[in-house]
Amino acid sequence: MDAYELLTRNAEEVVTDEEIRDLAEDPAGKRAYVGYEPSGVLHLGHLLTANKLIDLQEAGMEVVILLADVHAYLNEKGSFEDIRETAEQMKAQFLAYGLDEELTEFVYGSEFQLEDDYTLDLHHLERETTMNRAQRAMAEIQGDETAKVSHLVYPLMQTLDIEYLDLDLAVGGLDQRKVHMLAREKLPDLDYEVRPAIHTPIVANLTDGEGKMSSSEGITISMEDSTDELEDKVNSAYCPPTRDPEPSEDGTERENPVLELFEYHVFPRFDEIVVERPEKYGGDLTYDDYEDLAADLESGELHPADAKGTLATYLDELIAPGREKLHELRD
Ligand code: IYR
Repeated sequence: MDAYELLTRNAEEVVTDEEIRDLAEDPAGKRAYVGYEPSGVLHLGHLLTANKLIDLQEAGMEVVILLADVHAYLNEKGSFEDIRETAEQMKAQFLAYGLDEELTEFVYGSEFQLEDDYTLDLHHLERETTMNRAQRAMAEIQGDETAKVSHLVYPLMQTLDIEYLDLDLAVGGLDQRKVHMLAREKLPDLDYEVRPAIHTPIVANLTDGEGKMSSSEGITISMEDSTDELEDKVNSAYCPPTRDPEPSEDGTERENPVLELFEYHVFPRFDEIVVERPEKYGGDLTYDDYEDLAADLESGELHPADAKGTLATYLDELIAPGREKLHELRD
């Protein structure tokens, strides 16, 4: 796979394609980042962006993982001490998941976001940005709470991180796109360069294929799940035999989350997927391409129950090293 393909595969959006093509010309040693508000346990949302980081490392890029402790504090995720402790656990799980230790740098936000220069630049950005603009950038990150001043400072700091971490590329889930757009608009006001961004998709809710899978609502799969829990979750997932399920009765769009998990989580990390079946049901099926598996589900060749069983097995293999690490850390 060439560098451009590695950078863009499974991306929902790249901003802009031309800038990403430039970067793909010579990716070696270039720096990409993702920031996460620390939470103790990694879930599939984290792992989807981590898969992209692994792609970038394969293309020779260096990766910075920002443990966004100050952002988590602003977003009321706990006391500063608790946030720091959970960040350490996160770090260990990312490495267990398969990020290359040599090409990964972990940085705490508080290491540079409380410095004088950063603070002064932040105040400069505050002067350049209307409250309305900052609030819009936060809409998908903040949830339903009433906006506080901290929610307006948050996207401005995220904007500055791109400059202060000396990055060539910002990566994030699609929920981060408005912050990255704000950054593209505002960094030039401070005479800083604009950087490209890559946004990963957000998987639909496992139980009904509607909306977005999230750790705060509905079911998500995390590094904490036992093999049995994971199997139960996957087996109860919504999986009609199609890529394009009908909207629900109230008109809400639906996806097939089982297929999405194969596409975004399993195929990028395994060369070959084997669906084990007894001879009397046609014997094993082997896939090296997501499209073939999706086509077989649509044609009826692959039964949803077999697809789910296989998905659970591969997801379990992906989360097992992180799960062990978590147990080690807690003992
Ligand atoms: N907004 C992210 C956390 C975050 C990301 C980056 I990239 C930063 O520079 C700072 C914070 C979230 O929603 O988790």
